[in-house]
Amino acid sequence: RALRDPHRPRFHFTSPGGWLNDPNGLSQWDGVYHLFYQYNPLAPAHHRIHWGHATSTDLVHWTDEPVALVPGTDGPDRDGCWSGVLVDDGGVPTLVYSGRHGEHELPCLARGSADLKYWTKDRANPVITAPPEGVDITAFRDHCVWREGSGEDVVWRQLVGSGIRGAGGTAFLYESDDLRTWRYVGPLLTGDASQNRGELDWTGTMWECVDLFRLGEDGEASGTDVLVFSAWDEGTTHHPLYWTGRYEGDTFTPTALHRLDYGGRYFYAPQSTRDDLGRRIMFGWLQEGRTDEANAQAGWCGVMSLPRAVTLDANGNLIQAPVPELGLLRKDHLQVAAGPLTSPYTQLHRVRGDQLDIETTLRLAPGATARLVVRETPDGAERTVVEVSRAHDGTVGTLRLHRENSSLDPTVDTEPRYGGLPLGDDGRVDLRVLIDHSALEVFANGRPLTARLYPTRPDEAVGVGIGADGDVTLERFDAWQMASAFPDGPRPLWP
Ligand code: DQQ
Repeated sequence: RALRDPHRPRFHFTSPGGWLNDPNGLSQWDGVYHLFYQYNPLAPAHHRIHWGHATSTDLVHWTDEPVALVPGTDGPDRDGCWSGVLVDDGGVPTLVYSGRHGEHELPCLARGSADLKYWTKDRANPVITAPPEGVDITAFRDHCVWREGSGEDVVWRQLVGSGIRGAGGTAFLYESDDLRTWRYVGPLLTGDASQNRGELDWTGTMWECVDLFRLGEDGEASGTDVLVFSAWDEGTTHHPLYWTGRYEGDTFTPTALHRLDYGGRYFYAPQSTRDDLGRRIMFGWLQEGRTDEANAQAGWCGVMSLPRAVTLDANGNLIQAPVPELGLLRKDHLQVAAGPLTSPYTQLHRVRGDQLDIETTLRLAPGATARLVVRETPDGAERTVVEVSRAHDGTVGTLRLHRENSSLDPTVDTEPRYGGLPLGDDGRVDLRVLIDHSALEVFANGRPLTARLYPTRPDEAVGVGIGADGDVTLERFDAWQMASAFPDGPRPLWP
């Protein structure tokens, strides 16, 4: 077993070993950030899912806590404790999760000790005993739970992800006084699975991990409502999307549908929380792009994204950026001189590495393209290209990731990724690229593209280069080596 797997990230959170998928129960409690996650400690395979748990005071360094939820030997969660959230039930930390039994999931609760380390499942589980009657559903799982109202009129509300056969993905709305007895209200919003404008924003036949929140200029009191979900169909995880619009009464009136991350399934099942600083912090699951056999060999799989702060731009799109706390890991600052980029490609011999944080600002004339090459072998046989381009007319652009030559291993996924890049009249692109072994997160003018890379010569594939076609000016280029977030360097696997 690869004890020092070169593809294992060092500053992204990974599980101590086995399988990791969705972030769960995200919250800040008494000042401490809690990250729970879908976890199989026994093998790097999605089977009998537990809830793993880690805590942090800075969103950068994580401490493993005892496993929070273990599937029952019997009962409603005997086949897994699937995704859910953490809420504050009058001071009692309470998990709302999907108990899996056979091929079905139903909402369950667990109450936590004051330090959130130990969890007791509710005797009344499942707290909703069946999906809504008379609706032909595709699935029924995952939860978004909040308190609503004021004075005497405070109620719990909950969304459960689902899909209506013949219609599309949906989120069912429920209401409760005590988290234990729930009244079905109706579908908050239903997509249209027959509408497939483009594969990249198809809303699927089921919505996994729905997450509803409000973003606005004065905190989150007024503003725009955002409904995040992950489009799923017949066992296939497609991509995360979000609606912007207005949540009022019992419905959500959408104004627009957006792609959440151009990496698609490489940033899946995101969940967010509002922290003590008033920030909306989001994590997502970076799935693997290698085979099950390769995962089994490695002994671990699944990466948690870096924490992202999410805000809204003037056009009602999410702007995403890694939280500034990541700066704690920066060291060995290097700069590249500003000026016009005159060559189609130049290797930056001083900037190299597989743990890097790069921040650059480029200015593109109409019709120009700039590219940043990462994880390149000295002979160029393996290389990954982050490309930004500006259309000949107007202020639209494209962000692309070319992974076709990222690995000579024919079994890993090397499909390219791309999406629209908003540009001002000045053609300015603020590009941030974070490289952490097999994990790659790119942000271009606030639009993220997340993916995985598996060079076959990982020890050599550390080169970085830059180049352009057309009129491109490099306004700034700063790079840092990133320290490991775990005290002993590589995160050791469970023995
Ligand atoms: N993963 C969980 C489900 C969720 C899916 C199971 C999304 O609750 O729908 O591990 O990746």
